[in-house]
Amino acid sequence: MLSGQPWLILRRFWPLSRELFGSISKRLLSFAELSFGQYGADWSFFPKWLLLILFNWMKVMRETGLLNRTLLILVVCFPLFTFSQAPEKIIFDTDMGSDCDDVGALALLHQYVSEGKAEIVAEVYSSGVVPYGAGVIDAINRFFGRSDIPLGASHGNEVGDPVDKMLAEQMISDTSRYGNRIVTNTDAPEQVGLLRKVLASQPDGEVTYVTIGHTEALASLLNSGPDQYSPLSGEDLVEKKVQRWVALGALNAGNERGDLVKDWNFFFNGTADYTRTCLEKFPNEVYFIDGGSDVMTGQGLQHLGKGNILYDAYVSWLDNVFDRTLEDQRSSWDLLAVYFAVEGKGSYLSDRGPGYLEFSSEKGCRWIQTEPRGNQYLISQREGIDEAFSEYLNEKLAMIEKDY
Ligand SMILES: [Ca+2]
Repeated sequence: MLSGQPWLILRRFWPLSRELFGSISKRLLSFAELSFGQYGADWSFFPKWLLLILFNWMKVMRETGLLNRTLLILVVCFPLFTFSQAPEKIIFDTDMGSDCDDVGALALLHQYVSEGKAEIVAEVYSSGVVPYGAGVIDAINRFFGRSDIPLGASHGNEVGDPVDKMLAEQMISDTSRYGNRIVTNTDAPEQVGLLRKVLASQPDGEVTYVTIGHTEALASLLNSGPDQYSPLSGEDLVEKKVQRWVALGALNAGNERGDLVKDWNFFFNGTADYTRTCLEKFPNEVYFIDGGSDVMTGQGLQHLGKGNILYDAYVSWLDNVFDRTLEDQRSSWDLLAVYFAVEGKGSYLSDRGPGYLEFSSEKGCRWIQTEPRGNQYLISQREGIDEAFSEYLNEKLAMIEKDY
C-alpha cells in the first residue's frame, strides 16, 4: 500500500500530465495516419512502426519542452513510490490522565498520521477507576479532525490509577470547550467488543497493538470468545490480525544485577495478573520498550497555546502533580513506544538480543538473556542520546499544525 505523499505530488502534477498526454496523443494520431498511409496494413512493418512511434514521441516531447518536465516528474516520484512505507496500522491502548506522556504519545501518533506514516485503527482507554480518560482522547481526536477513529473504554472500575492527576473531569465535563462528545467511559463502546469488531475488519497480520498503560484490555481480548463480529476466539483473532504487541512495560527489567523489578504499567493498579495472561497467551511478536525517563518532552507543544487540549492537558498534569510548567517538561516513556511502533529502532533504540521476560505477578520481572523463548524482544534506549532524542521528539510535536 502507498502512503498519501506520492499521491499528493501526483495530484499537483496532474495539470502538467494532462498537457503532456493531450499534446502527445494528438501528434501521435497524425503520425499513425502517416505511418499506416506509408506501410498500409502490412503487419511485418509493425516493429519498425513501434520504433518510429517511440522516436517521434521523444521528438515531440523534446520540441515541446515536455521531456525535461517528464523526467523531473519521474525523478521526484520514483523514489517516493519505491521507498515510501505503508502506514503502520496501530491500536493505541492508553491510561490517559494518569500521566501526561500519554498525551505526548497520542499527539506524536497523530503527527505520524499527518505524515502518512501511521493509521490509527482503534483507541482504547483501559482504565476504569477514573472514568474521564476516554473524554480526553475524544477531545484530542476532534482537535485533529479525526473524530471517526473507533474509541472504546473499560466499563469496569477495578483497574487503573485511583487519582485523577490530570484533573480530566474538570477539563472535559464542559463539552463546549473542546467539542468532545464523550465525557465518561460509558459514553464510549465497551473496549473488548470494539476491539473484536475492528480487528475482524482488518487485513490479516498487519496490526500493531501498542499498550502505554494497563494490560487489562489486551488480556480480556485474548480471553474473549466468538461473538457477532467474529467466530474466532480472542487468541485466534489476535493471532490472525495482530502482527506484534509493542508494550511500554518491563522498565529496567534488563538491569545488570538481574534483580526482579516491578514497573507501573505491568504491575500496579490491578494489572499484574492481566500482564501475566498477555505474556502467556499473546501468540506473535512482543516488544518491551525500556527507556524515556531522561528524555524530556512537552516544549514542542508550546506553540499550540492555552485552550488547545494537548497544551492544556500537559499543563494541567504538570501543575497539579509537580507544581511545574510546560517549560519543565516531562519524561517520555509512552512516546518511545509510539516512536518504535512507527519508526522502528531508528538512531535512538537498540535490541538487547535474544531472550525472554521472566514474570511473576508477586515478585516482579526480569529479562533473561539466553536462547529466545517465544518471540520476545527487549528494546532499550541507546546510551548518551537523551538530549538528541528529546530534541527529535519535541521537533515532531512542534510540527503539529495549530488549526486542523
Ligand atoms: Ca501511560
